[in-house]
Amino acid sequence: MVGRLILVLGDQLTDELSALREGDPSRDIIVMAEVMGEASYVPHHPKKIAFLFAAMRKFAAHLEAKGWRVRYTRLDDPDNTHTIPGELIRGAAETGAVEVLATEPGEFRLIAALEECPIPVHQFPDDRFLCSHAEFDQWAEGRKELRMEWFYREMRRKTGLLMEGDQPAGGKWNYDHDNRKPAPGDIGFNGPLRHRPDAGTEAVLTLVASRFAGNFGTLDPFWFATDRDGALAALDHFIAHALPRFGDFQDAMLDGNRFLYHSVISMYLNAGLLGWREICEAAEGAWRSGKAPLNAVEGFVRQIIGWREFMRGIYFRQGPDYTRMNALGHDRKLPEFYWTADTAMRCVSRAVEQTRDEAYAHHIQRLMVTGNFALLAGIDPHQVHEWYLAVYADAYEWVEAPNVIGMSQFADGGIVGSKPYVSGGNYINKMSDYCKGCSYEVGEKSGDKACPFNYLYWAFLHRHRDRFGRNPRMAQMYRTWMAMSDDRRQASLDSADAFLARLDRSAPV
Ligand code: FAD
Ligand code: DLZ
Ligand code: SF4
Repeated sequence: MVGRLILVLGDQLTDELSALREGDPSRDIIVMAEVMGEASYVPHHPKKIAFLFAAMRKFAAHLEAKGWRVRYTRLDDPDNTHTIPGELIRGAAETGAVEVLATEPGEFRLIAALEECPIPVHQFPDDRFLCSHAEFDQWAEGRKELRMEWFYREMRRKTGLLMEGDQPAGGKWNYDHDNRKPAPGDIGFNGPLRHRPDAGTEAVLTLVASRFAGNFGTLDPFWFATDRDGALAALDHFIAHALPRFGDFQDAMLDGNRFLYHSVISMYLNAGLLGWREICEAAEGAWRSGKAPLNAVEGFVRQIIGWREFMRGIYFRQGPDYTRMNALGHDRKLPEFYWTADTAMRCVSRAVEQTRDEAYAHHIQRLMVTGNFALLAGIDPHQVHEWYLAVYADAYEWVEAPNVIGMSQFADGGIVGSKPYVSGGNYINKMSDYCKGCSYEVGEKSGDKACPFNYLYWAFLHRHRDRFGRNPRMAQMYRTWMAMSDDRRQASLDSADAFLARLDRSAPV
């Protein structure tokens, strides 16, 4: 009997995949393909491409060892059609298969391409997530506002994670009050577990170095895990060494320490090498055995069963046009320094340099440095979205777009958040040590030496006063603005105009 093709995409590298469960190893053939269509729809960071190709090759070998037949196309295969549908058509022609089983991709772009494929593709739900599309829609239906905190409590009840009966462990749902301490002087911890590339990964690194040399991002040193065992070891390392202090310094930024106590597992989780449940259970276990405090463990679990699931729910509920939303009408071009790090704003240049070197920045760098600047400067949110989708090893539209279009740029007009995440330089100064080495003065509010975040912040509030002026969560900010003298307000607006004019001329800033 002619079997079917089973598509396994680069971010679906798990035995738990719904399409694999539906398949039959005795007659079906797995299709995996390294294609330029996926490797170039945005200029991905070379580390992201290398990570996925190396992990795809190892997962293919793992499936073969389990008895599956795998039809694997390498990037330099001369017959490569360089699209996923093209490889399915080629696979069908070679094997006689007339049907494809797939797990729903994480981007509408690819869902549509599979729907349009001339061979019927049956897309099964991606049940690697805690909350299905239907469950999220049911939760969201009829609510005036969708707020993560309420959704998160449902997920806690559903999973039983950190619950004592029907009550939250320790009596509170959220321990953020105990988190978010400013940056410590020196943390004496060197971050995530680094892996030495094996021969298979080295071969991929050579390929990526030759084919993607022009992309933003450095390939060496490459230390990501590229299989499940390596990812599990990275998780263990985080739970044992970093989780206990994760909460305290979750929002801190240090020039000399790029990872602080973050887990650096998002690329493994999003690609399928780890699952949400095993991660959260490991964290809960650390708390129950007295190895990590509740504020750290609750904060960490919330990111995964709260924010991550909430963001995915928003993406699929909003549909393919979400990435084109631009509620604030921002249309400035993304500055070149997002690719070169060439700016005197030390916080921005350090965040971009780190992104270039690691394909990683932690949440507050993404939100309150590069994201905050883009929002204050009125950059076109779609260009911001494409930058974030390209430069991080964990970026796929289902999670990146709601974080960028929604949380960071407020381009969705308040679907993800009730107010924009904006701040002046004070916040960055409090949470980091960037300002000490900056050529701008964080204490200055206007003029050539003043920190641009300061006057851009006030100019942003002024520009959008009709929209935000009556938002109760922003009332204090507007009161402070209105309490300033006319001269001071005007000086801030003039400084912002002059800065933005320099930005528009691509003059150094
Ligand atoms: P930790 O700080 O250790 O957190 C643990 C885990 O929680 C993460 O691995 C991640 O899976 C999850 N998590 C935390 N915050 C979020 C969030 N807001 N949304 C979804 N999951 C979350 N995350 C991505 O996975 N892919 C992206 O493309 C992405 N783009 C972002 C863009 C912007 C502008 C912002 C503000 C955030 C973005 N995030 C994205 C969320 C978050 O910044 C990253 O998940 C996190 O920095 C990954 O590092 P970590 O594994 O060390 O996370
Ligand atoms: C991100 C990515 C890259 C760089 N390359 C491939 C690839 O060659 N083959 C593949 O199957 N998947 C790749 N991916 C991941 C896909 O882009 C991802 O599955 C979709 O964006 C949906 O999330
Ligand atoms: Fe960034 Fe302003 Fe601090 Fe410079 S002074 S590092 S621009 S916040």
